[in-house]
Amino acid sequence: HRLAENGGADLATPPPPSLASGWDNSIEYYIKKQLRIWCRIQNGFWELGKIQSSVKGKASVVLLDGNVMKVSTSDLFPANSEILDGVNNLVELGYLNEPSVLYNIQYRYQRDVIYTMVGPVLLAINPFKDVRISGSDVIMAYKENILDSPHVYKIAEIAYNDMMRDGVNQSIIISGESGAGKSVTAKLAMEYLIETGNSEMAVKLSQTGCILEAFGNAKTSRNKNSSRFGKLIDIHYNSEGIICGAYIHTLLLEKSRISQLCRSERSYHIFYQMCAGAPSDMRDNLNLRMASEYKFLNQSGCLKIHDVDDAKNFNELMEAMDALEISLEDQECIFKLLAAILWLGNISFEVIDLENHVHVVTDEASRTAARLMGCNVKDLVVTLSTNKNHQQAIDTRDALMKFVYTSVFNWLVKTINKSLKGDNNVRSISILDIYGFESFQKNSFDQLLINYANERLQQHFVRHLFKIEQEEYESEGIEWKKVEFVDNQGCLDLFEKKTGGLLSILDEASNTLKATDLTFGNKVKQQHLDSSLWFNDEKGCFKVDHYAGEVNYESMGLLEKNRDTLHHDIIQFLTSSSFCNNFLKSDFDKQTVGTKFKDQLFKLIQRLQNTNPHFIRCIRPNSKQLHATFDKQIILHQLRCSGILDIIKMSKSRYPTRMTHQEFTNRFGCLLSKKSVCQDVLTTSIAILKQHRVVPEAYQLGYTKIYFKTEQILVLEKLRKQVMEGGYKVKNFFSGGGI
Ligand code: AOV
Repeated sequence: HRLAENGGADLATPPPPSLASGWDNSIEYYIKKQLRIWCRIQNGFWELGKIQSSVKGKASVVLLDGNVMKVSTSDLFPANSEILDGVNNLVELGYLNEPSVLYNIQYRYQRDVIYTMVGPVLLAINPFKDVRISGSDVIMAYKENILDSPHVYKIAEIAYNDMMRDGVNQSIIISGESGAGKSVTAKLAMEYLIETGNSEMAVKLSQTGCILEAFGNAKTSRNKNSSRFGKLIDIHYNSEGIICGAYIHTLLLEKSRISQLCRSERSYHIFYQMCAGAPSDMRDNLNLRMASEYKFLNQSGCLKIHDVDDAKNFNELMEAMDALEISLEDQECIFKLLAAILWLGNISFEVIDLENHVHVVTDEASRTAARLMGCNVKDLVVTLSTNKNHQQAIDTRDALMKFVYTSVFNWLVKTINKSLKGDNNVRSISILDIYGFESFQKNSFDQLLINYANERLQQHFVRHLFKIEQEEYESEGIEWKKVEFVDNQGCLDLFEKKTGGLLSILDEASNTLKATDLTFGNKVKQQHLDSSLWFNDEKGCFKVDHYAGEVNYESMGLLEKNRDTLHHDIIQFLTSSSFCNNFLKSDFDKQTVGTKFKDQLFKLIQRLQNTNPHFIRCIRPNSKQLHATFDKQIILHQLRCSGILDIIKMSKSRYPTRMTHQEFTNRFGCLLSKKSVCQDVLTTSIAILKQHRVVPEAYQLGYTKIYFKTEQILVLEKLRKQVMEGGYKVKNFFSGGGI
């Protein structure tokens, strides 16, 4: 009724107006009834108002602030009535135009309601403040159905219940730009699952976050706690639904952050935590100083993060390491290697001959680094500076630092996984949280791979929600309004094609000695003259048109980062070093970083394809990490390019419940009066529907399946339950008794 009053549509009436126009009553009607409308104002945004009069395509509109504007009627959109302000699921809105969608999200956000459903997808807007809707009490409230509003907990609950009921593995896939709140959201989902499937193992699992964050997160210009690696956490359950183990898959850790830092960014938290929080015996052992004394850390002019206590976090990290049974010897080894990295960064070089060859200065830095790595200072000097000029020596040193750090990181993940291994694993829920889409002023290899991963994920999201849905409707021959959507296969081809794809051109160049960043750039240009790539020749930049916007990448340094080969000297040095063997063992893989990344990503997506997915889309409300700041431009951009607006359109005409005619008649055949004798399952299905007068708008009959709109099937279920319990007698076909 409310919807009808607003000139809108409810589920039983024809599809809703499209996002573009959407009027289903004349302008005169709006003037007469004084209904709210949206008026596009100069900056491209909309304001609420009412139409006073309209002549020849021009309208006079009174805005909420009393101002009167003269605008073209094409700048007016219908608005929903006040009764619909702040609905839980956007598809409940009668009008689904952009201003209405944005208004509803803002309406909630201003009241600290950060979650909204969009059909089956949860939208989470980062509040950048504590909105007090998490913790044990809230979890309990969701479990006991006292609370039912959109929330991450609700999604986790649905995933858990689906797993228990259907015996199918589930996934919670969290996406969004950098700083949108993915990691916090993933943490909340995990919190709910840990409380629900509580066990000793679950407690252990809860300690992993702090370790992974310390070693894999850093402050970037977009997010003070940015994940610099991707992760998929599989939580394993036994048949009783209790957590019995877990496995953490990681995706490429950003390496450039070990050695080079951009202004006002930091390296991995662990370095600052250790410098601030290490107890005195550890400080003596490692010859540890404050962070400001290490060149590698102080180069960016940022050592502290506002409101973050590095020392306190270090204590928590030590406790978490104990909880995960990482032995004291191993812990000592890890910290030695971390301190070695810091001291390696302080090493200096002096020119020793006319050919500009350099030599490592034997001072506190080189001596301490060598001692901590368990090697002779002479070996270190030889490795870093034999026959090298200054730049080559620095590159070798940086490569060593990166190798040591990534080895420690990989060792930690492996050890944590060992500690989380359990048996009796029958089902799982996986939580995916990878680095979000990034576009900085300078974008290099890491951004290229991060954004590529986001493209893959976007495709998984879009395909699942649209393509699979549409294809099924089409193959079943049922009517529904086709929704156009943007498939990013083109962009993925640009990356992945075996011949001419960015990654393969990059690999080819990386394996050719003579190739340089510029020849790589030219090759890309040759291959993609008329594609979305565009070149700025002097700098060797190229542009990729991503689903989330255009990004300019620099070719400089791409080949080296893709090769990521360790110089023979370093390999020899590492294999001879005495005690770190455990950590620094590596198969010194010949694969390029790009190819390895692609393979890992494929496996990850494949894992997800074998699960029943639940999607959460995080939105960054402004670019300054501020609370209470709703930047419409930025939000709308994310809504548009993530496909959220298309989902709204699709959900309106969606049939979420579906079963084969066989399943339907098996289940609901009991609702059929004995007198109606049917030959085949389709006829039986129709007979059941007719007998109970299910309105035609609520279902569609496909060739093999029957489709229901939300809620409809519940009515039949209720009836079936009554029949089963003997409380309901199925009436004769012609004697009425419709639903
Ligand atoms: P991200 O995972 O999407 O970025 P985070 O989850 O790290 O983003 O969130 C960024 C920051 O936003 C956090 O450090 C919090 O300060 C704040 N925040 C996010 N969600 C909430 C919430 N629900 N409540 C309160 N504050 C929140 V990246 O990892 O950069 O792609 O790689």
